[in-house]
Amino acid sequence: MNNFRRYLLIFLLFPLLFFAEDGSKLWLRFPNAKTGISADKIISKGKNPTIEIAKKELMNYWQGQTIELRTEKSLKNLKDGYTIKSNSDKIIISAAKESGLLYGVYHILRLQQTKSDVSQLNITEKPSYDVRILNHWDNLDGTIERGYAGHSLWKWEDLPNKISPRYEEYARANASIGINSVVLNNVNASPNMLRTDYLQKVKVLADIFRPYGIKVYLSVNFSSPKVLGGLENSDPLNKNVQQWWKEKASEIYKLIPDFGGFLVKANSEGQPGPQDYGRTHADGANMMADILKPYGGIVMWRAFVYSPSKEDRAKQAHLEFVPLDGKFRDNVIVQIKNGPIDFQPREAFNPLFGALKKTSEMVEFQITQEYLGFSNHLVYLAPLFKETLESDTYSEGKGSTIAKITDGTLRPNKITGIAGVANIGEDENWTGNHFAQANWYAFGRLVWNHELSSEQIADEWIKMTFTDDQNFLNPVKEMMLSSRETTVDYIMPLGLHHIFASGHHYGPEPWGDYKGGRPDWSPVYYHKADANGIGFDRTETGSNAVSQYFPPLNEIYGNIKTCPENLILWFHHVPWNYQMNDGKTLWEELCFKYDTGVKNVRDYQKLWDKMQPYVDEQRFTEVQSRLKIQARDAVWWKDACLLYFQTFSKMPIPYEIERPVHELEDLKKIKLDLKHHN
Ligand code: GCV
Repeated sequence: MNNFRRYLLIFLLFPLLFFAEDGSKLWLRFPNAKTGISADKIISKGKNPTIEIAKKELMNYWQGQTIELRTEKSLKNLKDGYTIKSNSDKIIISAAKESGLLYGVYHILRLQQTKSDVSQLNITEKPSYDVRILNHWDNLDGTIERGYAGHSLWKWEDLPNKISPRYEEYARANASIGINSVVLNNVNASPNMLRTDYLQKVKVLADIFRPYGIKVYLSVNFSSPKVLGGLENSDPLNKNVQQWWKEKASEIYKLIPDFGGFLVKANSEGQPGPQDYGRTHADGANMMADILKPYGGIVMWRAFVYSPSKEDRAKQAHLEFVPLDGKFRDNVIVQIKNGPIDFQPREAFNPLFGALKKTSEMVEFQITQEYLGFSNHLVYLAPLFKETLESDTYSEGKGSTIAKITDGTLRPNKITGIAGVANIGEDENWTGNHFAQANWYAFGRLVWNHELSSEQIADEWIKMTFTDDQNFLNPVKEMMLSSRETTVDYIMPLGLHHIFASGHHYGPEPWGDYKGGRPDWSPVYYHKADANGIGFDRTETGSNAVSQYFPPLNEIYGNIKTCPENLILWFHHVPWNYQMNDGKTLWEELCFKYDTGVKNVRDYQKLWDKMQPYVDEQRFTEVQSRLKIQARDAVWWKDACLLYFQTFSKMPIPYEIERPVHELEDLKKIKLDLKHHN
């Protein structure tokens, strides 16, 4: 290579080297650090750690007008919200709470970063929910249940003495999108979490998170009094048990005065609970609620309960909880998964929403992609979150959306909250797939304001995380927005659900029939394919789960002619030759759906390759290689499901669609070494 060429190469590569990066900065890529305004251009009376952080962010990154930060008690009705008013000389951010000021600062930094006009702002922001919480399913041994971005961020062995810088980076990222609460540990909780030595470690994290407006909560094991305290049982009505919890709460609040409360998974998937002693979920939740009440703590009691019984799994939580309505204390909030089965690519919404009229209800979403290709698949989840929040339950007549039931609009809930199971681990880029960062971001933005559209959020996120160049922004946004539907198409279209490989839930196993094991963990239990057709009959002739929905939904879902086609196999056992709206038979429709899913992923690959000039090398190649996995997996799903279901339908795969490239028998032999219990 001659010198000219060498210099040319260095010149051309220099920007790439300069910008090469691992994704660790998330969406927080404010213009060059340390170029913000000087201290004298920030007016603020308060002295408080949160305000100090707000000022530091401004001094590092704000490049515009003078900023005034005002604490105004009169803005209490905005909770931890804020107002922003500006002209070309000055911006005034006002809030009742210091955390509101910090959120306001992140708001203007976001505006600056997305190149918006900041000279005539008149903004009022009030969060949709009080408790905006991430649920970490992190275990004390550093593993994460359903985590796909490496081990846990929490280094329990090192704490309380050694402190990872990522704790504060994590808090900052959450604050920048309005998340104000975290549950640190898995709902399958180890009793050891409440040991004094662990509480001292938790205290250190709580102290780091507090200035960022974040409260810490813990998942607790219902048997803790027995296992940890050596009591004869953990019966919630046993005075000694109550005393044990009282002392534990007092110990916790001495260490962490603003401790948020407990999250409880009880009598579910083998976890202990009040029913072990003939008590109800309300007995268990209320016992804890009474103990936390004097401290202002809350109990988030999960409704994810089901057992291997004759009853349709989709009906069980409703059957269990509706009779308890009105029996919960007002500092209990029932945490309900978006669908009645388990975070499937698409579920009908959970009929418990709206059914508990006198009990606070909160949604639990899964941000981590347990059923959506782990961190290998690019799936933007805002459309899924929105689909749930915008679902009309009709519980109080038309317009009773899940958003309005849970945010306090339709019910004067004492507490409002919303949870997402985190997708965060110790990987450099936090979430495994660079695009999975968008799901953390979207969850935060939506729980702050559930009226934002998926598109708006994607737009912001792309501009902040990559670039605002239209040649990148528009196609990538389109890819993100269609990605959830694409994944539904190649994994489980038309309302199919839970036909995953057992245990790890990665890849297809529609033939799975765990005879002798739990039928409700078997794919065949869910799809019920036979010579006549496919799908779970949940109408009156079947499990009658449709009866748990308020009119007119029970009828709409219960009638095959009016049931939305994207849920048809959720509610009906449909004949293979049933004619769909577009004139195709059900079998053909299924084939075309799988094929569309595969084609779309191939298109994402092509699209991404064209994006190379706009992305740094590292992120470009990492996303590219995950898209390859996604494309292979999509074909795997399509072949496995179509070849297997064809053994029942006995109908040909339409010639227009791509031929299978696998043999069914080979696919059946695939056993991935990814361990998990169900
Ligand atoms: C934390 C599903 C998951 C489990 C999870 C459970 C729950 O069953 O597969 O890993 O356990 O849901 O939400 O409690």
